[in-house]
Amino acid sequence: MLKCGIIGLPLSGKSTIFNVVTRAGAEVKPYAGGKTDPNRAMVNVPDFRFDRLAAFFEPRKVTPATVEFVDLAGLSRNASKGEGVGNAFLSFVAESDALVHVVRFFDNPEVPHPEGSNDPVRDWNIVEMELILRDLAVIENRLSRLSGKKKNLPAEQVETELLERCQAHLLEERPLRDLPLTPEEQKMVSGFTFVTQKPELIVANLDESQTAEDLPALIALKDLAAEKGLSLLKVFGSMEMELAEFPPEEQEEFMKDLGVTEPGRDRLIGEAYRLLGLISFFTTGKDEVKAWTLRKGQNAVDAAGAIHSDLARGFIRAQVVSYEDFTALDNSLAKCREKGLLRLEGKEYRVADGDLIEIRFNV
Ligand SMILES: Nc1nc2c(ncn2[C@@H]2O[C@H](COP(=O)(O)OP(=O)(O)OP(=O)(O)O)[C@@H](O)[C@H]2O)c(=O)[nH]1
Ligand SMILES: [Mg+2]
Repeated sequence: MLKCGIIGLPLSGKSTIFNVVTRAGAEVKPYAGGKTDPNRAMVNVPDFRFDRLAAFFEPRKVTPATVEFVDLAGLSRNASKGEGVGNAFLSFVAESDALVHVVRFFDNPEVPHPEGSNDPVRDWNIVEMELILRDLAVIENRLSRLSGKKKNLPAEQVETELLERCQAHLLEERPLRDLPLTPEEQKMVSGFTFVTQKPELIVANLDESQTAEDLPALIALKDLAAEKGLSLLKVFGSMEMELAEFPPEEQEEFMKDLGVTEPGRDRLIGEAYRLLGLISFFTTGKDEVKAWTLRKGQNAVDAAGAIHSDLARGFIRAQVVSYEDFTALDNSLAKCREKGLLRLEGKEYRVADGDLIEIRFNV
């Protein structure tokens, strides 16, 4: 199961955002506690295509795609030196497949900012620097072990050069996700679970008084995100957490007032799913409509294997139609077939997001 770790400075609203996403009721507390055990929850990935397929087939069972969110303890300045919850926290970050980085915008006199004032760009940089320092420490550790050996094997020499390249990059205060690596190089470093390699989504945690698009602090953080090639999402943390308790009509009213069309919850989960490089394909029928998760680039045999190993083993063909074609032709497979839009694909077919798939197999 793929995991999104929620990171950020202490008291930035991580648990609040976690609750918005999961509606799980995690403890939201106005102080930086010493708790390091993260809250975890599986959430359904909102997908209008899935909802429409379920409404059309009216199956006995519906199974949406899911992704796991992990609410981590606050990452303090100097965490990489073991301060705050330090290393324990960083090991949870290393376990995550993607990071949701919560940056505090809200003002709340009852919740003192750990740095003494509100400054989103500074806050983002503090956390980023801790992640960079963590990866540097991992590299230094490994390099000193390699250089301590009497003689390095050829593979170890290659590794040393590669790690030195990573090190130089990090020393320029740049995350490793910006360093182009060949697939072989990537394989070589994957065991280090570098935290600056993880895809990251920035969440601006705003107050309901901060709806203006031209908020200077927001513009500054947006510029930073653009420069770093990261997506930024605005979420009204506290407010959306409370909102989740209201009936849907009232939620819509509120959202209109905030100038958003889709709840922060749906946008955030959807973004996280994309960030993880995930796509969904669907199996449909009267028994069950189910969304299955694949990584972008996986093929028809991977799709078969996701359903059952027997299907991958005995794979003959995949019958495929895109969600768009299917719905454009009145949800009729017969019409799709007539128009040649119902395809029979072989093993190497790259599954597209939103494909409706039926595996033909023989075991
Ligand atoms: N006014 C306002 N207060 C917020 C907002 N988000 C969080 N808070 C408050 O800030 C405090 C801390 O929120 P949490 O969500 O627990 O923050 P956290 O980042 O998980 O904190 P730690 O886990 O202790 O690092 C709580 O009292 C929240 O009610 C917000 O958008 N607006
Ligand atoms: Mg928390």
